[in-house]
Amino acid sequence: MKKYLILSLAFAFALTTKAQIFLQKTSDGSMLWLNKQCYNTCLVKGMTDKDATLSIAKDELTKYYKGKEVSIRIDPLLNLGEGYMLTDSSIIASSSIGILYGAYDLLRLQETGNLSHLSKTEKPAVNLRILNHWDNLDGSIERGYAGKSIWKWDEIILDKTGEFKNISKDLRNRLITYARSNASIGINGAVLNNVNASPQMMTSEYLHKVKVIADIFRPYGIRVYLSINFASPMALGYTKTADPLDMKVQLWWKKKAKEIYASIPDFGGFLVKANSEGQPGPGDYHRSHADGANMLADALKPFGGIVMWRSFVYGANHKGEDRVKQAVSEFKYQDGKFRDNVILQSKNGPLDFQPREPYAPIFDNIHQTPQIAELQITQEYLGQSKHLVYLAPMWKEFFRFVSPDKLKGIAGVSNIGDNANWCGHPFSQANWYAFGRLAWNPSISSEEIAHEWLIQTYECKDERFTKPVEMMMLTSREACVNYMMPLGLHHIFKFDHHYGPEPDGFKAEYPLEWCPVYYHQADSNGIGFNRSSDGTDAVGQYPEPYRSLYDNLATCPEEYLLWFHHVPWNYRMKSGSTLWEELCMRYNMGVSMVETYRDYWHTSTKEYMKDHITEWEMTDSLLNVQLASAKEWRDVCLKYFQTFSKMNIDE
Ligand code: BDP
Repeated sequence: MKKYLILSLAFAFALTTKAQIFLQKTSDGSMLWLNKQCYNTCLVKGMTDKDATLSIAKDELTKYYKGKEVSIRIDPLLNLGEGYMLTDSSIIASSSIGILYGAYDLLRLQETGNLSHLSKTEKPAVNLRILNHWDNLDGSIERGYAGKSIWKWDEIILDKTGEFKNISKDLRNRLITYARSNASIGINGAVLNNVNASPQMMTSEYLHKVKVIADIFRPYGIRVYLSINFASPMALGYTKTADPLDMKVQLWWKKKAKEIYASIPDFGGFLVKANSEGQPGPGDYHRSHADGANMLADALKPFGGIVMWRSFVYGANHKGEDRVKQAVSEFKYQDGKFRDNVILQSKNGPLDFQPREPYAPIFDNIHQTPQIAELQITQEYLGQSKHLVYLAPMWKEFFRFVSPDKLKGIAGVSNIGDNANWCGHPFSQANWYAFGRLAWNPSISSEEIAHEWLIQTYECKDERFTKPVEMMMLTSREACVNYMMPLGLHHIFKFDHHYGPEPDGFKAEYPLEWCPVYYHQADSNGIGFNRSSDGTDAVGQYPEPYRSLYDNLATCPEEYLLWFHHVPWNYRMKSGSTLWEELCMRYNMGVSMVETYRDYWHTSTKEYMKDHITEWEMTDSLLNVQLASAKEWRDVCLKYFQTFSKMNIDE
């Protein structure tokens, strides 16, 4: 009996090891774009001290660089900040993080075949390149579509005194991969929790756990930041109010800052959503945003921390005003009143991460307060993790209007969750990658970034694969705009979950600014929101030449037409078609673009992805989902709008 047991166990063991070997060979996407093949041929010279960041750089180069030798040198006098100078056999920087960034660049250039005659100097365009996680403490993620939060708070164990005891190996490894991936694209900060923040985040228990994460991230140059609930001291029972001018409240935040910095000396600071969508804020006590931000800024200042105060505020002091105007109306007159460690953080568009919006004019209206642009990587309004939509072209569009020189930082609402491949859709990883690359250097082209990501991730340089797939990626955002909301339409999403279409959406119990009918304004005369000078005058917040350009129906770029104007159904478009015909044409075009992607992927890409078959299959099946959804968007929207236009739907 015993003999059989041993035999069957041995058999089972043999089976599992075999299965493991097989599993290791087939990628599940968990290693992202990081190098997958180890060479161990490179000698790294010039390491003089035992700096943790330099050790990582050495390790990465030793394992993954094919060159024989790389010398590294730190020269603070060169004033390179986080930057570096690079050749194919040397990295010179002013800091150890500069060396690490240089090492990752070298590896990227090796993979993309760009090493010859290499001699360049790199410096990031902005200092703050931060991921914003909208993760809740219970593990759920607001607008997260790739599983649960990667911060497994339960797997960070503290002892009775609150000191760190243990972290699960799995979690540590995953956090290291996260940190490596971020460092490899130059991301240097992470806000760990949702902007709709739980007061619990400020308890000592969580702060001790945050320290554990911060310690893991530090050698990779990633600083930890936290979103705070403005009413934390009151909600946790320490004060009777959260009034920023109350001494006890101020004192509480000062002590809290001291506590945080005692264990996390390089803590980055706070991100704050106040008096917005039900969150508490200084307005609850008739105080201004500046009063609230400054109170926190004063608490963080002695330790070098910053406050990132969000301008995503509507429906409070400016009820009834066109929602896209409210941020400027609210913040313009507070400009100059903020402490110097307060930064205003604003979404790229004036509404809310739509597939296409004109840029947010707040970037032109604030002159004395430093600003951060907030981009959304998680595709809340762009098909979530079901649609292949590559976002770099959208972000590049924004940088055409808002120069990175004007910005202190670029933040990206993360699309990361605990799915094996991190982001849900295999191609959504490309958006994380693109965010980092663009935050480092907004002038890199979308093409270059797509190319880099694709060949590093799928380890295939064959142009018969890369060219068409890059083309898919590059056109995919425009396809999405076309099948969802062409010609400047916006916010006609299904209520709350923001995935499908709901052009007839109206709920009396909700603010009008949440209802699709408010945004498209379709009626028997035409469609679109009149924001021109004879409408809500949102154009008035733009400087020239944009103000006049957008104000005039004849010169308004057609991609923003229905954003700024209410246009008759039979209006002649540049193509010669009527507005209605053009609308039908755009919706149809969006659908046929997805159809082309799906067919091409299915018939012509599998052979190049033999080691990535899981990712291939997932993409293959998701493209079918995307196509069905694109058709639904087209059919639902056109049928609904037809009830006003009374015209035939062109096929
Ligand atoms: C909207 C999201 C909501 C966020 C909000 C924000 O639908 O879940 O809380 O933005 O940015 O896009 O605060």
